[in-house]
Amino acid sequence: MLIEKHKNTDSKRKKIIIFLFFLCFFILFLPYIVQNQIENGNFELGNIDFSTEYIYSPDDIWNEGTYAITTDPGNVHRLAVSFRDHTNSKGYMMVVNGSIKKQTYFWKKFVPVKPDTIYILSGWVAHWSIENPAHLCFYINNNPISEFIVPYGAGEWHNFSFIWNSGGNREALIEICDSNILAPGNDFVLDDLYFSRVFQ
Ligand SMILES: [Ca+2]
Ligand SMILES: [Ca+2]
Repeated sequence: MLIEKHKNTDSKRKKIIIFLFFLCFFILFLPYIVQNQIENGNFELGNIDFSTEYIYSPDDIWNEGTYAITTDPGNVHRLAVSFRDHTNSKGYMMVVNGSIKKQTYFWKKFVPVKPDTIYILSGWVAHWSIENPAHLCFYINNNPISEFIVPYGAGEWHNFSFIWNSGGNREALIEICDSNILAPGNDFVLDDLYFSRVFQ
């Protein structure tokens, strides 16, 4: 009886220690992990909080180099595969018809950064047509940081994620382009962009 009581007390103590450990961890580090510095990275506010070199065409993206912010690619292109956004399956996303001009940035934004800090850039992308996969190129302050060839499969969301060291920079110009310049296919959607420092 006494041994059992002792065991119960030990078990409770362990649970309290584990709870306190996780509580401290979240209080100390959560702001560094979850604070997204890209406002409207999920496009729920519409066509704001970013720049672009593409043409905004809210009702129809038949032409290459155009984009819309909408809830379904089928809303803006009559041949598009129909599917919902990545955020919550009922929100907005950036629907893009890849440009035929080289080095044209479809999404770009200045973000303040702390020097000598590691940042993560991530997001979700999918095709809305079935040929010629988009080849995304990521630049920060005019330097290429990574590439991502979107796998085949219309309507299937894929995650990209890269690390970047800010070095001596106090500002990051994040730019994303599609180096595939073919007109047929080469059509994609973007959602849930995320940029934050990694806790160190
Ligand atoms: Ca969204
Ligand atoms: Ca196209």
